[in-house]
Amino acid sequence: MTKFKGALIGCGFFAVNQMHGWNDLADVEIVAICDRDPERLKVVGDQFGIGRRYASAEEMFVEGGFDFVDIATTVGSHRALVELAASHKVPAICQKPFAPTLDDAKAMVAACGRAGIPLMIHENFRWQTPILAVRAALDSGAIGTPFWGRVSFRSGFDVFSGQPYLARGKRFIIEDLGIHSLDIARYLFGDATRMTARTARINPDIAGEDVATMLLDHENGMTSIVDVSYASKLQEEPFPETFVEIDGTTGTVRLGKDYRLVVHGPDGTTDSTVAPNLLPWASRPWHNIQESVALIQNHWIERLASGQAPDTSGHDNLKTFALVEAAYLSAESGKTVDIKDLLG
Ligand code: NAD
Ligand code: 89V
Repeated sequence: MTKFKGALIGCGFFAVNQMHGWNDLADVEIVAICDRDPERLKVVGDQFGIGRRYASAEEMFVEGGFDFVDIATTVGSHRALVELAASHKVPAICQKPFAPTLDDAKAMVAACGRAGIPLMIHENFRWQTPILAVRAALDSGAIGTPFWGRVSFRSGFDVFSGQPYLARGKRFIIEDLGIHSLDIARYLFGDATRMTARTARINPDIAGEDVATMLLDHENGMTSIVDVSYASKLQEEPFPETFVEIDGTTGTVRLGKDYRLVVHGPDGTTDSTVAPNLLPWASRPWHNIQESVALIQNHWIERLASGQAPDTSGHDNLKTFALVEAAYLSAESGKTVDIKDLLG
């Protein structure tokens, strides 16, 4: 079997999941890793038995020998690293958030287009088993035509211990987590045309907003609410579950706590559990996210082999990232923002 050879840049907190995911794919071999932090390079290199280790991404690309690169660094380095991959004509996966600004993201898409290489944003939440189940329920026609939806993530989980940088950024929940919820809204309800948002900072020890409520108008006439919070102290902590409510012309879909999915329509009601699989290397409560990493990586390899663009290509993800920008603009101005004004 011919294996796809990959390289990974950024060996931090989340990259370990990505390395496990690649390890599980029989037709993939990660041949080189890079991190400017020697300690992280050693930890990940030793854990996964990777011999080629680099402190400099430039040096790694010059030596080459891989078919794609997986960029798992934080947002500040995404543009430079994707442009570096494009300059070497190496297909690239880039972690969310796409870039610091929408202009950076557009430049990254353009650079990959000029180089003729695929770019996929690692937007994995739409690949979560429960979200795929909601989409399948919609596609089955069980609830008729959806006219209203809600994507909700409310938690009091301490994300700062694993990802301390999240407490320091001027932007927090929309850019880091809401970006996933907005992508789920696009995946389930279609592209959005207008955004109205309100934000709040409840935790005094962080720099950015930790609560956001967003109202979206969709191209197909649907209205949806995307609400996210890391300031919600619930009796039972649901992290990292996303809840979904959808009303259609003939029925309703509800995805609730513990991955319970209720689909009610003219043909009756189904009440099932759509829990993610607990992969051998995964741990609760992260297993839902971890499984979605494996699924999006499999998708990337399938599309790399077929030459088709991945579902969350850079081009596609500009539309999710525009919603992030729009939410901040709307919250700041108090006005509704037209998405086409941002995308041009
Ligand atoms: P982290 O800070 O733990 O790890 C980032 C690593 O990248 C660090 O080890 C750092 O030294 C290295 N690095 C940064 N710039 C570099 C460069 N130019 N060259 C080489 N190495 C460089 O961060 P993290 O929590 O692992 O997050 C990484 C990315 O993953 C972020 O964009 C974050 O939003 C994203 N993330 C995604 C998910 C998801 O479910 N999709 C979950 C968590 C984090
Ligand atoms: O998915 C993420 O991007 C993570 C977390 C779920 C902790 O917000 O940063």
